[in-house]
Parts: sequence; C-alpha cells; structure tokens
Amino acid sequence: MYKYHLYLITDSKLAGDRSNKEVVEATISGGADLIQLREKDYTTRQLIKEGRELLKVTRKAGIPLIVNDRVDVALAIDADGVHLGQEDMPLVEARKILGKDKIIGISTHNLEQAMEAEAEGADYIGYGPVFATTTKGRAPVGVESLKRVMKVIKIPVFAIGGIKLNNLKQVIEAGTNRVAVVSGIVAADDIKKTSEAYKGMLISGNISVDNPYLSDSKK
Ligand code: TZP
Ligand code: MG
Repeated sequence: MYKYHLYLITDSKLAGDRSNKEVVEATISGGADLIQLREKDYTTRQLIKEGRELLKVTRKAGIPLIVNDRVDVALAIDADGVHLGQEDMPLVEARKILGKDKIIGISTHNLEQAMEAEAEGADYIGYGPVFATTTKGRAPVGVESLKRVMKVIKIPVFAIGGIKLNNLKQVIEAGTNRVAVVSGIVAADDIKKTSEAYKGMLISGNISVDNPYLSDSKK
C-alpha cells in the first residue's frame, strides 16, 4: 500500500459530459495510482456494471479499483478492495468476507478512529475532510488534526476533503504525501494535466516533516 499516492474517487455528477471510464483513463494517464468507485446514487446493478467497466481500465493499467461502501459489490465483481465508512460493515467482518489479500480502507475523522482502524488491520485510512468541501457534508478537521494523526499512525494515510492544487502543500507539510481527491480532479478541465500536477507535488520529496512512513521503499 505504501506505493500509492494519488487516489482518485469518482463522482459522475461532477464529471460534466465525461463518463467515469474517461475520467479514470485520463487520471491514470496523469499519474493516479489508486481508484475508487464512489457513486452514492447508483443502484446495485449500476454499481456492478460500472465497476466491471472500470476494472477493465484499471486492470490494464495495473492499478487497484476499490469499491466505496459495498463489500457485496466488491466481492461480486472481484474488485481489489473496499472502502468503508464508520457506519458501514466493521472491518473485521469485511475482512472475513473479502480475505486477507483484498485492500480494505476506512474513513476516519479523528485520531481515535484512526488508531482503531489501524489496530483492526485496515490497509490504509482516509483522514478528513481536511478542508471544507461540498462533496461531503461534514465539517473539516483541519491540518493540525492531520498532523497529530501523522505522528501516530503507521499505515498509509490518505488526506481527503477539499484538497486542491493550491492547498496541497499544506497537506504535505502536515506529514503525508498521499491524498484522495474528488472535485479537484473530476471537475477539472484537463484531468490528465491536473493529475500530473498533484502527482508531481506528492512525489517531489518536498516533505518538511520527519515521518519515517513516507518512504516508497516501505511496501
Ligand atoms: N470523505 C471525506 S471528504 C470526502 C469524502 C468522500 C469528499 C472529498 O471530495 P473533494 O471534492 O475532494 O473535497
Ligand atoms: Mg462510505
């Protein structure tokens, strides 16, 4: 998991006239290395169909596809993992169903949740919203909170929530070079170029804090 840095999360409502397939292809060509299918308004059938479509793209690129919320859908289409919220199936049960090789990530909003997710064997956590965002109705936790998490948590932490190119540096300075992005990329005019800009900053090594878990050599 340590090799992933730019996590693109789909939202067809923000993509204009572009399909999720087009968005995912463009972001991968710009350097996204992890993809999540997140479509809150899709039916189960739509999720399965879209998931299978996206798997063709991600498999070809050698990049994992994670399904938001739905362990059953992830299992049905043999996706690479699932991303769980605090109200979804607990990690322990999801692990029993999906097995040890699938990726399981969890959304966390405070240090306690982050520590619990780590203790229960999450492969990564999402932490946020770091900044205000309209994509999720939840108050931001702020960069200071992210900083505290980064000092304690050893598994990969993807900062999420309102992360744009103009505040990405603050996230990196808080101690992570892993971000999950929806609107900053999905709604961008040029998805490939925007992804390249995010990825470039994330991997440039411009990290000012001391965090031993940022190294790419730790897989
Ligand atoms: N979880 C915390 S914030 C968020 C999710 C799914 C939305 C992030 O979207 P954006 O558009 O990158 O702020
Ligand atoms: Mg969820």
